[in-house]
Amino acid sequence: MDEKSLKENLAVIRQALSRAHRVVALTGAGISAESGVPTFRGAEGLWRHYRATDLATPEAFARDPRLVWEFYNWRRDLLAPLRPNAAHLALVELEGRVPEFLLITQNIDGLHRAAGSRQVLELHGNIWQVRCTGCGRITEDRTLLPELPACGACGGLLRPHVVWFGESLDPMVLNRAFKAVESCQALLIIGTSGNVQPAASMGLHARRHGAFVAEINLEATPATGAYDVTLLGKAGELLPRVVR
Ligand code: BJW
Ligand code: ZN
Repeated sequence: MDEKSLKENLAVIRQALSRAHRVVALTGAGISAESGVPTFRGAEGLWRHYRATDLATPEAFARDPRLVWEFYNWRRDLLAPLRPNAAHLALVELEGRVPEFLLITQNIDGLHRAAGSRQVLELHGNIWQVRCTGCGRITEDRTLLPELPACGACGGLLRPHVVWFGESLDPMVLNRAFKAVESCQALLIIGTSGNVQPAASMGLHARRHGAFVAEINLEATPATGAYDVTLLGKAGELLPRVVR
């Protein structure tokens, strides 16, 4: 993207944001990439090396909980030292300026809250939380977990409190997300390939309800043509320029 058209597109987004009272940001793995978090799809993505069906489905966990925990414990180790980047921080700044702001993230890494974002909806859960498969208790746990962690209350097997393929998202979370998407005047979609439902439909949903929709991604996505503006490039470089 040449600097002239980038500048024009930035101006369009800034103007839409300055007019909007209700703004939503929807983020995916790409916003955390510059912090060192691996994405899922693409050349270096997690699903290049691991099969999602072996690791991120309830069937996989039922078949081999040890293998699934090995994958999540490896990712917890990898994520523990990572810090938010300029893109996360730009969204904190944006939240401070907009009367009604909601950040909807598909990410489970917790980096938005670590950056200081307050209104955060985690659609796919959080890797630092565990849920008991016996009693359903959810707890935050950042410690080094054993191969098969057990619930402190009932002794049941714990699982990561994340949403796997084929599982429903928390209906309260989903409801709040769609309400915000329907009523916002501007939606920023950052660093998501737009492959996974229901998040993938939020951009078009906002558009149909009259919102201005802008996308920031390294590359075009399936819905790119349907949005008002797409900025191609790194979120950590572009988002601070949007918000400045
Ligand atoms: C940069 C960058 C930089 C890189 N700057 N950009 C309707 C039709 C068809 C199927 C379905 C449907 N509804 C539901 C389904 C089934 C399924 C689904 O969507 N399947 C599709 C694959 C077809 N959905 C579900 O099962 C969901 N449940 C559900 O809907 O329940 C009801 C139901 C069930 C079954 C049938 C019908 C209804 C649950 C989905 C749960 C997703 N879980 C995961 C794992 C979470 C835990 C974990 O992390 O281990 O969530 S999968 C994985 O994908 C993770 C992510 O949150 C999610 C999205 O990925 P994301 O964020 O887009 O990452 P990438 O890697 O794909 O893309 C990164 C992007 O960043 C790229 O575009 C890069 O270019 C860009 N990028 N660096 C800017 N520096
Ligand atoms: Zn329990």
